[in-house]
Amino acid sequence: SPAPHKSFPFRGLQISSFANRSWTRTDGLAWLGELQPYTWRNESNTIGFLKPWSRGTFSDQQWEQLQHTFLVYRSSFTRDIWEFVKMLPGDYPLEIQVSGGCELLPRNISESFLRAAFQGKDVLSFQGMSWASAPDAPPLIEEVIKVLNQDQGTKETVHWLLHDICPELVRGLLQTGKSELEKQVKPEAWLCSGHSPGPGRLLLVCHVSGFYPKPVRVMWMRGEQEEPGTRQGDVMPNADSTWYLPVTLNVSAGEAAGLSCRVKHSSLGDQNIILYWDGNRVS
Ligand code: ELG
Repeated sequence: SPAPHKSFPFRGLQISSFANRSWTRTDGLAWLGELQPYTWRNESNTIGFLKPWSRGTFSDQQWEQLQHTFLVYRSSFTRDIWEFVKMLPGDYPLEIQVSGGCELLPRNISESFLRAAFQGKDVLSFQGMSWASAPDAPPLIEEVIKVLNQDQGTKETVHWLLHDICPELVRGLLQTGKSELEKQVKPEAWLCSGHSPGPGRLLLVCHVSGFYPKPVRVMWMRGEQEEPGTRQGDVMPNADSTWYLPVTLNVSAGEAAGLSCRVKHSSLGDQNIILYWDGNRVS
């Protein structure tokens, strides 16, 4: 059977803060799956490469062209917003978040998106060849859209970035970053009892740590049956770029014997980790 399709969505994020009529900053960053190849601080005129493979397969000349495009965009965007503010009700501070990116799908297809949020709420997106307002956007956004849609040159540039540049960049990054993207690190797991939830009750904790990539499945089991009360905690980062996840089960002390914790992770293949709760343990 064919290998399961691993997906590495590429997402560029822009965070623009307008504190008042003169103070503003725009920061950018980009992710490929759970790795961050790019950063772009407001103080810098160049996109920062955070990985040895961030250049992908683009030439220096292609990167210079992209760099220039984004530099022009950043200053034009800031100027645009100062103009739009005059049309919109409300006052500073303003927060605008733009996110865009693409994902390669099987059969050489790619999917792209670009959308923006104003004060934390979606307001617009780029659809096909033009700008469109989000479903519940305030009516005045329509005025902004009208202005944006009059600029044919910008619409062509956005379309080029989303549908030509983005998938080509990702195709290159998947090659140059292959070993880091496909890295697999096995989890360790151990059992503990947590703070007792009440008289006669135990909180069993299955700690799973050190795994990469992030997707993991951990469940408390009785025989082959999953325990319905299993509660996944939050996946937290370790300092060595692996992940940690605690999974708990609240049971009466008498029912703890015979329970086990099962861990499934891509690094383990079919070898699940299974740890049995020792009903005779003291704590
Ligand atoms: N155009 C200069 O997004 C997210 C990546 C977008 C890249 C766009 C790059 C094109 C660009 O920089 C600006 O346009 C002039 O020069 C061009 C050649 O360099 C062309 O000749 C063009 O025809 C000409 O007009 C242009 O000023 C553009 O408006 C910059 C910003 C466009 C933009 N706006 C935006 C606004 C995006 C998200 C959200 C919002 C508003 C949110 C609502 C706030 C109230």
